[in-house]
Amino acid sequence: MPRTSILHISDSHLGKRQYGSDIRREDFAKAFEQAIEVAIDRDVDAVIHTGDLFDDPVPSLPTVMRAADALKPLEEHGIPFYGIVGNHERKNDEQWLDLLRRTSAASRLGKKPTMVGDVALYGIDAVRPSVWDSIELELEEPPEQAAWTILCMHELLTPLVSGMGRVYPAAEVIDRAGIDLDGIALGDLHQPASSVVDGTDVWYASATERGGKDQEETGVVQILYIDNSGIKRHQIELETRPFAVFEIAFGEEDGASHARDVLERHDLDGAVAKVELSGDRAAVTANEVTQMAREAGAAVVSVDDNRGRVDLDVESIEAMSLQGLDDAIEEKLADEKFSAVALDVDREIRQADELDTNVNRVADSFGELLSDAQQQAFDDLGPEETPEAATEMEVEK
Ligand SMILES: [Mn+2]
Repeated sequence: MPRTSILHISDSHLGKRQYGSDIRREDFAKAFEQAIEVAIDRDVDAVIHTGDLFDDPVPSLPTVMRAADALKPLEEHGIPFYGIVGNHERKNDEQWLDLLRRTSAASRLGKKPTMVGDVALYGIDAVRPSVWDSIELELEEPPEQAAWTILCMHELLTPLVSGMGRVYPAAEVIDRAGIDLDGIALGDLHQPASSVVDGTDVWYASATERGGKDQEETGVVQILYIDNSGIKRHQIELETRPFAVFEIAFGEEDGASHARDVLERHDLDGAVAKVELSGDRAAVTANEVTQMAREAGAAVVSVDDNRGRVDLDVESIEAMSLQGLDDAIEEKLADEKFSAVALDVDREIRQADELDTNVNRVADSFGELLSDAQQQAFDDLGPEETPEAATEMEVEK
């Protein structure tokens, strides 16, 4: 049996102006272009993209055109590009991927198989949390000539991901897909990860660029080699801009020279400097630190000023019994006639352990829940407004 090679790319977030920077927007585009170059250099049989090609449901025209230009060399080399829609870029009707499809630069994967050699590819777009339980995940049987089956999704699945808000068991996906799956190629987690679940290989490709200071294992793509011996994955690193992530802790007496000393200890040349200011409020502003970091060679600077924060007395809060509070809230909520979406939002808020360390992800999942609420309100709201729908509309604010 001949070997089939497929490049797995994910979470390119084209158009993202990280830290309000045009340089970063360019970086995200360049990382995606490099990934496409890898596909051509390695002469793969196909490229799969597991969602969040665009950062936004309404990418700017230059961003869409840049994506189309980036895909053109694939077309010239006869390498198909197959995508699914991620949660960041999801719209209610037609997707930007459909526009690229019209130019035949890209195709969407679905529940019917798409054959690449003897590999049957499937895809399911990012599922709105409020319809996860009811949505059809069953896939069409692969044709006889298919030796392998791979499903592309954009979800957070256990056991690969945990404690990040909305996660579902990979085993449930395998069960609901209803066919024999050899692999599940995933997007959404910006970090490579893999596992074997009920005999199915399940893995994340990671993102092509670094979407936040915590995303250290980004800037990579995966090549899949599929032959008699199974699916092998090979990770390839892209050249992306380095990050310098550090803290400047101020004592009462510290000022500008202290900040300058700390900055000098880091290699900022051409880097994204992500700096946290902590400790005492000192006679140097966040703007001044930004300026100093630029002078030290940083290409992009983002400063979080956390000085002068009062630490909460954690023990006294624990003494109030958070669990007891939670139970009381659950009880109260059960009395109200809230919609599923409203309850999801509430749960997300109360379970958001990672608020401190992963604000972006929490914000993302709120955004998703809120747009769900909005969507559902429009979908469900008949001519007469029901009290339930009114509740959902309130959630939006
Ligand atoms: Mn993403």
